[in-house]
Amino acid sequence: MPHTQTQAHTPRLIAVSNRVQVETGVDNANRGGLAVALAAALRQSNGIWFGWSGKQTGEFTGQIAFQRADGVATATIDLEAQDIEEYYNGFANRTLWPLFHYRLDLTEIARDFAGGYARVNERFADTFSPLIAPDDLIWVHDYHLMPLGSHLRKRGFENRIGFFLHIPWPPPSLLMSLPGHRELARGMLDYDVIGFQSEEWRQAFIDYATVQFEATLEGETLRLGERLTRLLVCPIGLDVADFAGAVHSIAARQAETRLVVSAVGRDMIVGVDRLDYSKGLAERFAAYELLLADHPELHEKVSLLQIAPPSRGDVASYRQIREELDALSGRINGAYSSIDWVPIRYVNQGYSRDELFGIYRAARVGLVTPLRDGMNLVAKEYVVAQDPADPGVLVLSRFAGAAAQLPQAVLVNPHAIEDMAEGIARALAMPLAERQERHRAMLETITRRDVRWWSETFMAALAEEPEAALAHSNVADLREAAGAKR
Ligand code: ADQ
Repeated sequence: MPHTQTQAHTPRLIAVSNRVQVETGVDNANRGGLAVALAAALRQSNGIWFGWSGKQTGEFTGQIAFQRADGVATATIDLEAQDIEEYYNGFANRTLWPLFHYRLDLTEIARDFAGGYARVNERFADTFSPLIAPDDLIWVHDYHLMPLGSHLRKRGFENRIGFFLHIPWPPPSLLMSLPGHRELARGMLDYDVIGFQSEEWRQAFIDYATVQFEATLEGETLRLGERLTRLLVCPIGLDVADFAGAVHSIAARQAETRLVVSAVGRDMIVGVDRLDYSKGLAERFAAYELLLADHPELHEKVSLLQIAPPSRGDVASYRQIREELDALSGRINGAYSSIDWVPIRYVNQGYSRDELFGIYRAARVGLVTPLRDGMNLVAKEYVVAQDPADPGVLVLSRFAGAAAQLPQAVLVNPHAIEDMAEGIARALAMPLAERQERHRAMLETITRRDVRWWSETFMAALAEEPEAALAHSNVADLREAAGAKR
């Protein structure tokens, strides 16, 4: 039955994402940035988080399991094997993820994947519809669920429905290599608000929608016939207070001390990533190898710690990148190690947030060099973990969404190995005053644009009536939110 919205009280938030992973302590290490940020956002509202449990069932039943974990109410469903294979491993991870990270070479196009994606989005809509009250605000997350808004509209829901894209939106010419691209993008215009991590991704969406659908842009709102969709630049932030609180934890201190002791006076360089080809790990290792080749004076004086827990092991391209990195780190260590120095310590396991804090803090340089990344929260975490009196230096890819907000990092082109090696050398040699100045500026931005700012900004846009949004002239403010450097 169609629902209309009333403004009588603060509306409830229903967040929907592929996986629902509330903090459990143990699981913490392998959760992505979305989980970290969304749990914090939901705790502040009295919302529900709906999504896949991560479990497989023999046959899909649509049975919802309700729970409350760490102050967040969750509602989850199990999926059957074919759903997981075609929707999650297939269309989400083998088609959309590589394509949206500019890896057309790794993009697999298969009819079964597209069919599974459509089916699971319908299943999400069917099972979660009965939970929706007339004035609920619905906030859908990420590339797994792009058509969900359309499916809800087809079922008659008139609630305000928003969507946040955690990854890049690709340029039109790339998107057009996907069969069904028009339908996918057209469905996005059934949302009232779409949030992007950076102006670049938003502009790519505008470029596509204005040409393909002849939608018109009014301020920051796209109009297509009667439908209005506000396009927001709303970069995701950290739970800064919570993360910085790790400074007092025993685990953080122990991890920091262990690293400092094991580094025996050497400068530590650290990388922390999910093991994913978008993170540019092979290029990073090659840049470090070049650094060692060009700077013999650094031998035995520096050490790279790369932490990369495997992810998406069911997908062949992830197994390949893993093999490639094993070989590369082995080759570099074979060529440069001495009896008491190993140039790269390459670790395939996750760490708790507190331990990560200690590891970041012990490192003179933080290497965050994805080939393409929607945002990259590790970059922000590294900055927050530093000692302001003696901070380390962030070396950051120009192609991470975070670069738009953090121009004070040492920005590098991850495709140019020389540029990256040079960036690391600059970071290692940077004088204290310059390190302090850059750190202060980045910390200020990260603190001002934290996860609360992110969720409040998105929620405020979602709660606003479309016609009111049309009158907005805060594009400049949002540009400023995205870094003010374009
Ligand atoms: P991710 O691709 O997962 O997220 P990122 O934003 O860097 O990338 O978040 C990774 C999170 O996992 C960080 O909080 C980090 O601390 C944690 N993590 C990584 N390696 C870890 C390890 N070894 N042990 C423990 N924790 C580890 C997606 C998009 C990003 C976007 C986020 C949020 O790809 O572009 O920033 O969503 O929107």
